[in-house]
Amino acid sequence: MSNDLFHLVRERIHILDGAMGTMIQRLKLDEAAVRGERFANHHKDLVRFSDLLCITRPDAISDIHYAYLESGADIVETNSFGASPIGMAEMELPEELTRDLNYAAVDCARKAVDRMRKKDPSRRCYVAGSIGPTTKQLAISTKVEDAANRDVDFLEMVASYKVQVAQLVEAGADLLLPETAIDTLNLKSCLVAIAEYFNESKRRIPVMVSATFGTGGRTFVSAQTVEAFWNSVSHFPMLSVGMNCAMGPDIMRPHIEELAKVTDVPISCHPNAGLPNSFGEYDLTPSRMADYIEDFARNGWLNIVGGCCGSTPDHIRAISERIRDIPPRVPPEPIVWTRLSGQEATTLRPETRFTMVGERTNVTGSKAFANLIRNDKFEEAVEVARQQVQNGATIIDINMDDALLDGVEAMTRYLRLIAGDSIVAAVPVMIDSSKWDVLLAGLQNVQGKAIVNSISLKDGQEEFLRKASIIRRYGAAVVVMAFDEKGQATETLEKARICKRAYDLLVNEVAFPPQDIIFDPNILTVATGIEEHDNYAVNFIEACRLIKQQCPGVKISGGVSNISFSFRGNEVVREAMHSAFLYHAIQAGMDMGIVNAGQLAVYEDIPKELLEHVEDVLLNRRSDSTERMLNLAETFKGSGTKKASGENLEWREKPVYDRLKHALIHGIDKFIESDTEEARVGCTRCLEVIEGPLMSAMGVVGDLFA
Ligand code: THG
Repeated sequence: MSNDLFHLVRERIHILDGAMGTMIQRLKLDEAAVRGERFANHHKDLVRFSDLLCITRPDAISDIHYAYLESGADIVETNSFGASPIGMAEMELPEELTRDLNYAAVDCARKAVDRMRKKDPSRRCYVAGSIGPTTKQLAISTKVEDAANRDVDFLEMVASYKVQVAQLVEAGADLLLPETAIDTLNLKSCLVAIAEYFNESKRRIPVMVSATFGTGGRTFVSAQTVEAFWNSVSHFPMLSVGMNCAMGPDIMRPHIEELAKVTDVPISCHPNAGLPNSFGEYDLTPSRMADYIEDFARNGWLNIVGGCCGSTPDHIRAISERIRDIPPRVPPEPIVWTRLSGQEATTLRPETRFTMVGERTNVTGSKAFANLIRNDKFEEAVEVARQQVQNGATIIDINMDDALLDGVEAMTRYLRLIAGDSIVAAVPVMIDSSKWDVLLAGLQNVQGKAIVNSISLKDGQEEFLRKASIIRRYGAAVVVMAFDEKGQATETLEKARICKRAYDLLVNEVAFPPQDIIFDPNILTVATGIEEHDNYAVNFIEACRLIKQQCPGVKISGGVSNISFSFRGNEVVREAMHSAFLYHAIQAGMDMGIVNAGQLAVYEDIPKELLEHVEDVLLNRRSDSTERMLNLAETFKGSGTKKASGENLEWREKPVYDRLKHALIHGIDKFIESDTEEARVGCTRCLEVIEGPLMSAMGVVGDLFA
C-alpha cells in the first residue's frame, strides 16, 4: 500500500507531522517518569533520551501522534531517532534494547493511525520509521591532534543502521526516514544499510532522505553544497529528498530552491519553527510558518512538508490548511548528466568540454608522492593534491598500489586527511587501485560521489557484475578498462567490442546508469621502437569514436601520460605529445583524462616543427616518425621540467600589447607591473589598457576555454 506514495506525493502535497520533542517537553516528565519501572535502576541519566517513552509512556507518545494526525498530518514519524546500537552505547543501555524500542515506536504510531482511521475511514495515514544521524561523524575528525581520526568507521555505522532498519521494517513501518543528516558519509552508510537489508530480506518500502543544511547552504557538519549532496545520494532509489531542522524556513528558502533546481525526485521539507530564543523556545507562530511554506509550495518546490523542532499540531494545522489547494512539485524528467562531487559538485554537463583528473597523487606515478607516503609524511602529501587542484584538476586520482605499503590503510588515511583540506575536499576523488579491497576502502571514506578506477572483464562476467553492483550501492561512477578474460585490448575493434560487451552487461544486468560508466580504452605507449605499437594512439582515438556510437551516454577517459613513456625525462616533448594527443582524442569523444595538471601545453603554442614531429608519431603518419622524433627530441633535452611556454622567454621580445596578452593567457604575473605601466604610458587614458590588450586577451582565453 505504501508504494502508492510514489504516485500520491506527485498528486497532492503530503503533510508530515511536527516536532516530537517539543510535545514531549510540554508533558514536563522528570527523570523518574521517563525511566518508569523498567529502567528505574539504570546508572546513567535518561531524561533526555525520549525514545524510551515509547516503552515507558506509550499512550503519551501515541496521543502526540494522534494530535498530529488530527491536525492534518498524512505521515507520522516514529519516536525512534536514537534507537540504534550506537545510540544504546551512548546511553550505556544494552544493545538488544533497540528491538523493543523500534517495535514500541512503530506500535505507538500504528495505534494512532488505527484510531484516526476508525474515526475517519477515508484517511490514508502512514508510519515513517525515523532514523537519526547518531552522534558519530564519519566525514570529520573529532580529535584536533589527528585530522585522520574517526570515532567509528563506515562498516560499523552500516552494521548499526542495519539493525534499526530491519527492526523498523519488521515492526511494520510504511516507509523509512533517515533524517537530520549532517554528515553525508554517515548518511551514505545508512543508505548502504537500507539497500543491503532490502536486498537480503527481499522486502522494500519507500525511503525519504532528509539532511540538515547550515546558513551557508552546506550540510551542517560535512560542508557539502546542496548540489554536491544531491550528487552523493542521487543513486539511491528514494521516494523523496529533502531538508529538515536547521534554522527555520526563512534561512532554508534558498537551499530548497537550489534543491528543486538540481533534483529530479519529489522534495520534502520540515524546518524548525524558526530559531530558538534565549529560553530555548521557538518563536515562529503557526501562521508565520505557514506563510513561508505557502511560498515554497507556490513556487512548486514541495511534495511533502511538515515541521521539525518547535513545531506543534497548531503549526501542522496551519500549514495543512494553507497548502491544501496548491499542487505539488512536478519533478522534471530524469536528467542524465554525470554527477560527481566532493564538498562541491562536479557535474559534467553537455557543454563540459574536457575534465582534468590530477595524476600526481599516485605512488606509482610520482616518485615525490611515493617518497612522502612511504616516509609517512601524509600531511605533506596533501600538498600534492592541492597543487593538482590549483593547477586545474577538477578530480584527483589517488593510487596507493605499492608493494611496500598497506594499501587499505594508506588509502583510508589519505582520504580522511584530504577531507579536512578546504581546497582538496572540494573536488571528487578517483579511487585508483588494482586491488578490490583498496577500492572498497576508498568508497567507505569519501562523502562525495567518487569514481572507482577501475574494474574490467579480466576475471570474467560474474566477478565484473558483482563489483559493479557494490560500486552502484555506494553510489560511485566507475572506470571500466578495455580488458577481458583474454587480456588488454590494443586494437580498435577489440577495444570497442569489449566496451560494448561491458556496457550491455552493466546496463541490462545491474541497471548501471550509462552516464556513470567511464570507459578507458587503454592509452598505450607509442614510439617504443616496436612496430606493433606505432598505431596505439590512433587505435585509442578511433575506439573513442566507436564507443561513443555503440554505447550511448557513457564517458571516455584515459591515462594520458602513458602515451609518452618513451620520452621519459624530456618534459618538453612529453608535454607537447600529451597536448596534441588530447587535441585529437577530445574531438573523437574523449571526455576526461588523468593528466599532470599544470603541465599541459596549449596546443596552439606548440612550436610548429615539434608539433609536426609529434603528430607524425601520434597519428602514425610515416614509417620513420619515431626516429625523426627521437632526433628532434635530442635538441630539447635539458630544457628541464619547466612548463615549456612559461620559461621560454622569447615572448619578452614582442611588443608590449602582445606581452600582456601572453602573460594573461598563460597566467604569468612575473612581469605584469612593468608591462602594464609601459602600456599605460603609451595610452591617453588608463582604461585603454583594459579595453585594449586585456580585453582582447580575454577573448582568446574565452576561445581556449570553449
Ligand atoms: N588508466 C586508468 N588509470 C590509470 C592509468 C590509465 N592510472 C595510472 C596511470 N594510468 C595514470 N597516471 C599516471 C601518473 C603518472 C605518470 C603516468 C601516468 C607519469 N609519471 C612520471 C613517469 O613515470 O615518468 C613520473 C615522474 C615523477 O616521478 O615525478 O608519467 O591509463 N584508468
